[in-house]
This record gives sequence, structure tokens and C-alpha cells, in this order.
Amino acid sequence: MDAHLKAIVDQFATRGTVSEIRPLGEGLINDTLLVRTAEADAPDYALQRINTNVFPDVDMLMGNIHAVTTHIRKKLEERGTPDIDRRVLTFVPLREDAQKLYTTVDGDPWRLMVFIANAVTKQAVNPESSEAAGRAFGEFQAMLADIPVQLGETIKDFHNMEFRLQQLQEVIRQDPVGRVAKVQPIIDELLAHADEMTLAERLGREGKLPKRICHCDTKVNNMMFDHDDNVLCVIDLDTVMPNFIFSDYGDFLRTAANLTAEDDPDLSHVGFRMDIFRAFTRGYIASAKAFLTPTERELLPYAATLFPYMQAVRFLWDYISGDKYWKCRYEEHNLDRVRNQLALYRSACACKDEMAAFVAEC
Ligand code: GN1
Ligand code: MG
Repeated sequence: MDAHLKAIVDQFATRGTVSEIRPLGEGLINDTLLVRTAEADAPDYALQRINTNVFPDVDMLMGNIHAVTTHIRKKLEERGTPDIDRRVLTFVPLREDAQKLYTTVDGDPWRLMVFIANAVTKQAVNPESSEAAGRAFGEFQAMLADIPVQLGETIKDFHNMEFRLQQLQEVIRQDPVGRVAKVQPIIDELLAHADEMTLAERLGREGKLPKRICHCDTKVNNMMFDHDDNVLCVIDLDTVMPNFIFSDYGDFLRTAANLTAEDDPDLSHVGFRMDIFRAFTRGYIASAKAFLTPTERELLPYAATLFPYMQAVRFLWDYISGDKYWKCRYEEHNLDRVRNQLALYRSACACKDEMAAFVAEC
């Protein structure tokens, strides 16, 4: 076992004897390790190094996460929900300071959470699990509607479409690695839709669209399921922050309703699945209807097109920057991601009327 990692784990107030530490999962941002304990009655843990390039303000980040997890835990307790330790993440404090949820080692912040037992993550969904996911994310927003503290923006302007477009235009002007000429047709196509895709920011400024506490990374694999396909809880809480609800609704569909993975280079595989759209939308509206305004509801189809568009803009920004943000496994990996998300955007746009009709029926 890696003695350096073991020493980090030992700083946290864990139970049991560490028997194994090994890599876990495939997150693109943070590095995660599974920490196993020998005793049957001690939990296993997940150790995570926080990527400070992405999350520079670790105090704000862990403050948000603490507020969110304790608020949800309290709600679940009030409702008498069984098995609470599998229904919300538990972060382990340091032995020497029970108020601190992370430690800094050689400049890197590390945190430890209880690993949820007998649970699985999924990389793909079917209509049944999408409906469950819609309910779970709507429920997550509903439970946080009355959180008594103001959460910080862990990534400033994270899902702000106006900002993402400015960021793209800035790097196009600089063209730091000479990739702009090659992608000019893609740039032109994306910019042609800039006005219609920045509708949310305009409505926000006009006071017609509220910000609520959102998860902001509602991918299929950011949820734990039990072995009967029931959603246990929502994980990966780094991006929980105030945003338009479209973040959670649209970003889920971006991954779940795509016929293929976001980096599949074969564009004939890409397409927007209306069966997943209908299932997820049904589940989401069922648990979110108590707080959704008519404008939010009406704009759900816009949100379904917004997130493939935004992700295409973000991947293109990173490609033109020289692949600094997302891990790439080969030279044109980011460009394949851009093309894929643009194809998904086109496919979602073609379904917009059908989406609107379905939302109106719900
Ligand atoms: C990042 O780390 P991961 O895979 O959960 C990104 C998301 C993107 C996603 C695209 C903080 O999420 O916004 O949609 O990659 N998270 C951050 O794969 O930028
Ligand atoms: Mg993740």
C-alpha cells in the first residue's frame, strides 16, 4: 500500500484498519481512490484530491458541500427515511480539527468521504432509470429550496452561456496553438446560434428567471443506484451552486439522451433519444412541479438544446486553448468531443416541437 496515501488517510477521523488503497472511477477533474478497511463493521472510504485549477476556493467548496449534505441529512431524518448513510454523502473530518473537512498535503487539498456500500454507478441509462433520475434531481433541488445559507459560486459563471461564448471568442482572438483556421466552420455554426442560446441570461437580468440551488453536473454517473435500480443519492457535489434550473435538467439529458458517448468520433452514432427525454421529463416535473414557474417549465425544451450547445462551446474553447482543461487521450480528442456535441445539439433542435408538446401534456 502506498505509504504517502496511507498517511493522508490517517489524518482523517476514520473507523477501522486500512487494508487497501486503489484508484476508483473515471472522473475527468478530481482523482479518486477507494480506501478499504479490514473490519466488516467499518465503512470503506473514498479519498479524493481536489483539483485546484478547477476549484480554486477550497474553503468555499467544502463549505457548500457541508451545508448541502447536512441540510439534506436533516430533511431525511425529519421524514424518517431509512438507511440515511446511503442516501446522502458523509464527509469525514480531520482527527485534529473536527471542523475541517480537508487537509492540504504538498499544496494539494484532500478530502475523505464514506463510500456508499452495495451501490453502483451507471454509465448508461434506460427509460426506467431516467425517470428515477428525473425524480431524484428534481427532489434534490426541492430539498435545497429552503437551505438557510447562501451558497458560493464554486466555479464563477460555470453555466453562464454568455460567459462561455466570451471565453471562446477570447481564445479565438489569441489562437495560442494555431488551431482556429481548421475549426472555422464549426466556430461559424456555433456563433450563428449565440443569440438564441443566451436567452436565459437575458431573462435572468429582466427578473423573469430565478436562480435556485442546482447540482450543475447531473450526469448519469453522478448518482448511486442500489441493485434494484433505485436511486440512492446524488454524488459529486463540487458544482452545487445557485443557477438556473436548466443546468440540472439540460445537462442530464445531454449525456443520458445521447445515443452514444460524448466523445464518440463516429457522428452517425450520435442522436437525441426522445424516449429518454420523455421518461426523464416526467420524473423531473413530478418532483419539481411544486416550485417550477411557468417560464421555467416552458423553457425545458430550450434547456435540452442548451447543454449540448454549451458543451460544444466549452470543448471547442479547450481545443483552441491547447487542451488544458479536459484530459485528452489523443491529439484530436477534444475536437471529436466538439463534433459529437454539435451533432447532438442539431439532433435535439430537430425534436424541439415534439418536446414542447410533451412538456405541455405533463
Ligand atoms: C466535467 O469531471 P466530470 O466528468 O464530472 C465538467 C462538466 C462537463 C464534463 C464533460 C467542473 O465533469 O461540466 O460537462 O466534464 N465539470 C467541470 O465531460 O468542469
Ligand atoms: Mg463526475
